[in-house]
Amino acid sequence: MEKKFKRHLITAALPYANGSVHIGHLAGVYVPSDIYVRYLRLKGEEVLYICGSDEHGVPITFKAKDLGCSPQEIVDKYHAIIKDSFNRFGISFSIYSRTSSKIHEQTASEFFEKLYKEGKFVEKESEQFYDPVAQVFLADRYIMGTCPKCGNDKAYGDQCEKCGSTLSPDELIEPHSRLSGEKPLKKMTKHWYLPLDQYEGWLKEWILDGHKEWKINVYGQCKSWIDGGLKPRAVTRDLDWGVPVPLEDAKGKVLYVWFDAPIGYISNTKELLPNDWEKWWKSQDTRMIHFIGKDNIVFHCIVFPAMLKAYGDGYILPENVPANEFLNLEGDKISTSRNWAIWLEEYLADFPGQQDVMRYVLCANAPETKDNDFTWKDFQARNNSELVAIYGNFVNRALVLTHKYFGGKVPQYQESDLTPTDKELIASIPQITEKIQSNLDQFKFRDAVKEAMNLARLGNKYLTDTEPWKVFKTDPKRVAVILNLSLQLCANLAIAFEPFCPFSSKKLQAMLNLAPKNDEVCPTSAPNGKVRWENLGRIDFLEADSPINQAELLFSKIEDDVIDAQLQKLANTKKQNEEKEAQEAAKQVAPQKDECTIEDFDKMDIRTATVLAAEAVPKTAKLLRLTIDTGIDQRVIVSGIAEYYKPEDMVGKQICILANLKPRTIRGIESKGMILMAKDQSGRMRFITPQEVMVNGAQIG
Ligand code: B3M
Ligand code: ZN
Repeated sequence: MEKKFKRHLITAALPYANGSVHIGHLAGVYVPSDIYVRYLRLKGEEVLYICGSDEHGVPITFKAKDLGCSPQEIVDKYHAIIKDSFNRFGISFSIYSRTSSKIHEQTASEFFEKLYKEGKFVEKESEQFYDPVAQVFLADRYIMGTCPKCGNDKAYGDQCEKCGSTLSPDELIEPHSRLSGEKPLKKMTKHWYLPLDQYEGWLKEWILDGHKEWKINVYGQCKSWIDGGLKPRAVTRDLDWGVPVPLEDAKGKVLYVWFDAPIGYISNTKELLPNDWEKWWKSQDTRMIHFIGKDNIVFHCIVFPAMLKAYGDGYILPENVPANEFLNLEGDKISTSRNWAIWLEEYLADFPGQQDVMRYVLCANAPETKDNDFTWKDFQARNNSELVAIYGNFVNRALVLTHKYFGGKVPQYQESDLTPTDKELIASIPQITEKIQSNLDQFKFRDAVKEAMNLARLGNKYLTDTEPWKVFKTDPKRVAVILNLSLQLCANLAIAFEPFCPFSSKKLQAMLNLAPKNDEVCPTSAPNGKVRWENLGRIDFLEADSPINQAELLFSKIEDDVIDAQLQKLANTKKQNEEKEAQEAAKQVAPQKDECTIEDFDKMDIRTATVLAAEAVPKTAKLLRLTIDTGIDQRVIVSGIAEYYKPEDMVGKQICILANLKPRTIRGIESKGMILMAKDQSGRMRFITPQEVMVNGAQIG
């Protein structure tokens, strides 16, 4: 790491306080930033780790409206939940505050005012949608209507969630306000824009030429934004929830959430260090790093830096923005609205005391370069065959054997007692710890934790190769060497794993008497005693004859039934979602098709018929082979209804068919015609049957 920096200002994206946090948040932002901060603290670096709740923005106002309470009540509730979850997961922020605080309002207002006074904004009037009953301007999400592309009648002013199209409120069919249900009017309104186009040249130089070392996903996104041409961005909104725009002629306007939220990093620092905060934000020897998810890249690499640049006054810019991709869950996108997530509170309730397991798995599987998948089976496997079988097992063996043979004291040895196997171990340890360090320096946390596990693997192999339990009877001196070195390796593990798995590492530190006992989950300074990064790689920092404590298990095996219960929970969620979606889909009536003539209709020979026999088509899940009496003949129709009807349900039923459909061969069976079907209210296909029994072959028209 460059020497020019004296301190590190680490920020983690401020989560929106309109819901709880899930493992996707942890994996993308909070586990990696916490690992990095803990690593820096172990190195004795001066660090601040800043986070807090992002309490503004339109979704919070909707949540409040849906639940019939105030936005403040929503953010109060979720701020407390989120803060508690992070704390229990050992995310060791220096401060976790919130953007509804007084100091934030002051800081954000002052920031806006200075830019305004210095003419850094562009003022623009434009027509926007307005609710004549509620008497407010409507942000995009406040307008709903029918999607012109797919007919979904619950499309938003900016997007149709059904077909994924990006929309503008003008495109919606029958637009209406979500507040009053009224048809919105157009009305002129004034807003302030940050003219990003004026910063293009500077951004090009600063990022595209100056930060080629940024992760490719981050650099690539910046490049495509800059190359695509930057446009002025409105920094104000017509809304009543947020930081009021501090101008006379701006009644009913607030700062856009993405203008005030990053200023939250500054106001939270001010709150923590009212007299000292400028040292962190305005000294060229502070190194600022933003940890975020990929959807926040443009705001942290382009918009916020342009704001800081416009403000001037010595504000520093981020040195790096190691954004992560997304984590999926069991093959599907994590989704709050579909409840497809593992919520931190639920995990903490189902797996008490096992925070390190989740932290480890999320790090080992982090979406660093591409989206990644979390599966419960992988979680179980990594716990049982890595944390338990490698790390935990090695530590346990080393400590138990030391108690058994040496009364719980670190045994002594002479340099001359070392065999080639010992020397090999001694040489390997610093090789691995250097790899851990260089990966951490490059924000490659997956590779770093893998190397930490390799250190434990090395220990296990050493014990297996040297077999102290067999040697003790004949050569206790030899066993003294083996166990001394094994304990030194355990001490290395206690340091190496501290950033990743701080809870178990603390246990291990206490077992080895490396640091005074300290129950603080989220220390904001480095652990004291011998737990320092500079000791990593050494094999002599546990002194001979010093006592160690009884071995406690660091991890325990997770059984199949525990994992099955989690999988069952997800399966239930999936089933509920499918039912809900099918019901929604069935309620949606497809728009009328293009006009046709009576001649067009006449071409179709639609008749009543009766099913004589039905059987499943082998090796298919959906197809039935039906033998039909059409009144004209007996024939075979292959139909994709096996999902909805068993063969025995079909026999004897009267149905309607399209008789003159051109025959097709399906799975080697010639199918002559088609069964008429429609979706019922739960989304299941049903065949259409005449009200009364009719002769087969009666024409419908
Ligand atoms: N509130 C988090 C998100 O986009 C957003 C981050 C703000 S960081 C200043 O999920
Ligand atoms: Zn649509």
